[in-house]
Amino acid sequence: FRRLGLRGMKQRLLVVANRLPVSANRRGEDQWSLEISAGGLVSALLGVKDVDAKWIGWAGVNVPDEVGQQALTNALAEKRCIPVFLDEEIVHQYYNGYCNNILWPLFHYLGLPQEDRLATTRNFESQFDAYKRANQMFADVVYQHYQEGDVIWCHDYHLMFLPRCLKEHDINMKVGWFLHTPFPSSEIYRTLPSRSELLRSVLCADLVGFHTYDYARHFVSACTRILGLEGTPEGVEDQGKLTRVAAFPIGIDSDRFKRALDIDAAKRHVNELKQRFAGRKVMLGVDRLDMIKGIPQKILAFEKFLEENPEWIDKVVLLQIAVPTRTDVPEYQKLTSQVHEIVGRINGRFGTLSAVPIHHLDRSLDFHALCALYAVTDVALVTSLRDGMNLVSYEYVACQGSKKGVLILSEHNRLVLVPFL
Ligand code: ADQ
Repeated sequence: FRRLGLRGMKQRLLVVANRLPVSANRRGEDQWSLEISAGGLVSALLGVKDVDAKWIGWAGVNVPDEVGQQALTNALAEKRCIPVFLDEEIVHQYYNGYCNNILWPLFHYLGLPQEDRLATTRNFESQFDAYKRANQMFADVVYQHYQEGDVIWCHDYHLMFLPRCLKEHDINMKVGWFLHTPFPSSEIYRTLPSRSELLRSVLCADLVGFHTYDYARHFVSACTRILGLEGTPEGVEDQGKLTRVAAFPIGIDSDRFKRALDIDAAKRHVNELKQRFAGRKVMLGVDRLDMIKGIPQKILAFEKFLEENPEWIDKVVLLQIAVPTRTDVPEYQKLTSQVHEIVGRINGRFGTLSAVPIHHLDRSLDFHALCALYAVTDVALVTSLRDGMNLVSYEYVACQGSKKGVLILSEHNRLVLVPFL
């Protein structure tokens, strides 16, 4: 807020992200149940305090009928959430297509889709068109709820076109845009066909934020090399208009994790886990089931460890909790099968009638169960191939207290500040 020139009173904030922090499940024509979603963006923003915030985003379901839309809008209002309704076609093209199949891999240095270049080129235009239409739909909902003086905080690669839609509507809106993934080197970014249009749109924001100085530097280089603009120590300048660019490494509300361990439910989980795995060292992996998280690589490394250190076979166990994500995208379906195949093979190879070396769960855990796992396990394995930041590493350290377990972190994660270490 200070960088946007605002301070003082409790600031009104409109958070705009592709997904709301809750997932909605329909229970009847006008009945919905809501469940908090697992993911880094939600965890990170739970720590935002002292603002009057509302969250605008997609609830992750197709709701074609008006009765359902109204009922969901009412249910979400209690959580200070406002839905954007996207139909199946737009979700397919914008979310599964442009966001998850093009931008996400590119930003994590996995390149543009290779398997069928011609089909990709043909789809590209229609997916980018859907991306812009979807961003406009988010903007339309923002206009309906915007009051003068609100700050609008746009999140992530799904909404790179949003700052432009907002500023075209009202140039005085205060707009920030934050990227949760890496911003790649300009040499990688420049392979994206819509590179210039997206950069120009992001530059419509007043303030552009990244996790690290490197990502900010890559972004400024992309603007200077691709758009020929002037980079300054403050950001990027275009015909006298400055867009501020800076690093704001995200963290977690560590007290929330520590406090959770005082709750009876968490204590019960801690005791159960201690009994269940008594006499064995426990290694833990907690990830969204995503190709960037290096889950197959982690499990294969664990196999190699058992192979090279057979004396550990019945003395160590790996608990891998992998919440399914983007389940409509074929690449993610392949990854799930691959992980299941490797886990099955290793358990078949090293398991006994009474114990297996790997417990793999395809699901999200509730908050207290997760904190208990962080607290009792001896090692956390965070093996991302690339990651914007990675909050699991922070959460593990926050819950360990005096236990002092070991955090094994691949060099491609970022861990910026750990004041409690
Ligand atoms: P994510 O890729 O979602 O976030 P990460 O930072 O690891 O990654 O956060 C995952 C969050 O989901 C953690 O808070 C974790 O507790 C929770 N979670 C994961 N699996 C879970 C499970 N099985 N059950 C319950 N909870 C689970 C994106 C970027 C990251 C960046 C964050 C924040 O990809 O690089 O750190 O945004 O900016």
